[in-house]
Amino acid sequence: MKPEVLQILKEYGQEHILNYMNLLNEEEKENLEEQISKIDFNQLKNLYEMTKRKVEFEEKKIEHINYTNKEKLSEDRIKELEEVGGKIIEEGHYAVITMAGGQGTRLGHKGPKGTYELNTKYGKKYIFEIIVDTLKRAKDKYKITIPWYVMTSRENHEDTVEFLEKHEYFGYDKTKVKFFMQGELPLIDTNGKLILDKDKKIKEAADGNGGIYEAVSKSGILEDMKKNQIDWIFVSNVDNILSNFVDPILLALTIEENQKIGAKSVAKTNPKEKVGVFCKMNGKPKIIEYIDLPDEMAEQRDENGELQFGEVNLANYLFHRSVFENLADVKLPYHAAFKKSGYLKENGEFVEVEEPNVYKYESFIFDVFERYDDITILRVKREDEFAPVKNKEGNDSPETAVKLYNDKM
Ligand code: UD2
Repeated sequence: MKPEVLQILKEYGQEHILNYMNLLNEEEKENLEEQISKIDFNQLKNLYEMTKRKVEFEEKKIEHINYTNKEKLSEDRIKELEEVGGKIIEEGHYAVITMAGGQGTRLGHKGPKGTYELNTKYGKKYIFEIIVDTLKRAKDKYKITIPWYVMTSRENHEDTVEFLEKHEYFGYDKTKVKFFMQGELPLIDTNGKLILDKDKKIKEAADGNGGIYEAVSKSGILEDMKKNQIDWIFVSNVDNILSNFVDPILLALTIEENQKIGAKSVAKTNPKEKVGVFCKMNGKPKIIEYIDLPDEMAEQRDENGELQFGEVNLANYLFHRSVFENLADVKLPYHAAFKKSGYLKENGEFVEVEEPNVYKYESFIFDVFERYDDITILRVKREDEFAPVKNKEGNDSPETAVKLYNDKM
């Protein structure tokens, strides 16, 4: 092994990697050395140190965030907003990004989550197919083919492209569909050690949906948007099959309120729901993710008995292109998730695990909100726009999502 690589492994306490050398042929050794030389070990050390610290909030500075409740808008107001927003969409200044780089482990589905097949009242539909259905309805309404950008990760990129190619993009104009890959970070075990995957490489995973800012810029997607005069980009989860991501009302409201970021919320029903919640922290817009929200804060109620953290993040975001231009090099905080990951033992045996054994570091797309004085929030009805497919069964499962979809569509 090259001396400089050896030096790095020793310096960062990763010399256990050397015990695998006898399993690797020359090419595999070269690949591993190249991968090691690309890893930011200092960042990794800091991330591991962070894992031991608890996320603290200066509670006293947290307030409710303002939002517009769609249900309270008059017919005329809705019509007016739809006209303003619709014009921007018709004139081709609007695009959609689907964040599809996640692993979808909770669903227990082997391929990319968008390739999961649901039994709807219209027959079998893939999640990607449902997304294209929404794009096609927008094409009929606005007489334009909205550009669709799909964010993938190294792990699921090929499968995602292959799947959409095989299904001929479900009839959508493929020249308007572009894929871009987000970055990755190594997984670390509870002792701060790197692990190896079946392919005898250091095991890495997608760096969280906050990786979108670097990915949009590095992949050339930002240039593509600029060239095509795309001013507004709607970014949505892959796993919400009622996601209304061609939304002239949110667009018009965000412009009217002179904001660069818009987002949607729904009212929280169960304080323990595994979602992020909007608030104002130190006067700035903020989403506190469920993994960071202590139970006592989740249960907290204000003077009217309303949940203090009752505004659920629908993971529907509207960005002015300038947000991507200004944040192309943004350094976001990482959140540590404790996950299960199989790993290669030094004797060459690959073992699956039953319990979480590694830390996965993810940045969150919404951690940029506090860089803005305010954002526009449109609260919508849960049954109209929120049908997540997260878990194999129980809540947020294919069964609950299809029921919501069948009732609405
Ligand atoms: C997400 C939101 C949560 C709430 C909930 C609603 C985040 C961090 N949390 O929770 O606040 O809105 O959705 O259902 O977004 N993804 C990538 N690359 C990655 C990781 C995730 O593209 O590296 C995508 C993933 O494919 C999905 C979306 O981001 O489309 C959110 O997935 P998640 O599993 O990270 O977050 P989740 O569903 O726990």
